[in-house]
Amino acid sequence: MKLRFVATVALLSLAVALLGACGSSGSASEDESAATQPSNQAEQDDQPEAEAAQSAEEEEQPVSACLEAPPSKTKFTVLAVDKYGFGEFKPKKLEVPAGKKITILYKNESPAIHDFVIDSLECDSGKVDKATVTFTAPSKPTEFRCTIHDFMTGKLIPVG
Ligand SMILES: [Cu+2]
Repeated sequence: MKLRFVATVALLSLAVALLGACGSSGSASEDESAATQPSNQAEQDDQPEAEAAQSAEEEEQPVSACLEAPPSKTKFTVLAVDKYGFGEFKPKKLEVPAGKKITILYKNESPAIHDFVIDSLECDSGKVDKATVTFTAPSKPTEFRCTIHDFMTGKLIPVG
């Protein structure tokens, strides 16, 4: 009797051990779907190489940059200043781009009253301390002056 009881316990123990081993081995087949996705990489690799060729068609550069005329200046400032008690324009000569619309900011920085007038262009700042005048630059040298002081003159020099 006693021997049989021992054998039964041993069999039960073996059965529990086998069941335990079986229960811990259930996760071996869960990763199958990851390997079956189709691969599209090969279809996207044959793009044309046309982009590199487009940047070659840029604007032509002059053979020598020093031959190129600089961009025309169209905005100027002319001051009326005091020099030894007499008014004068500063600068007295302006190089202006012939035929182009230009703007001159006239400012009186002297204690006396002045104006900025170009008779041949009918341009007159008025007797103010600050004015902006706009006109088409002449194609021949043209005088500007102050109507109050005969000695206050300057010249527009056309260029281009
Ligand atoms: Cu003046």
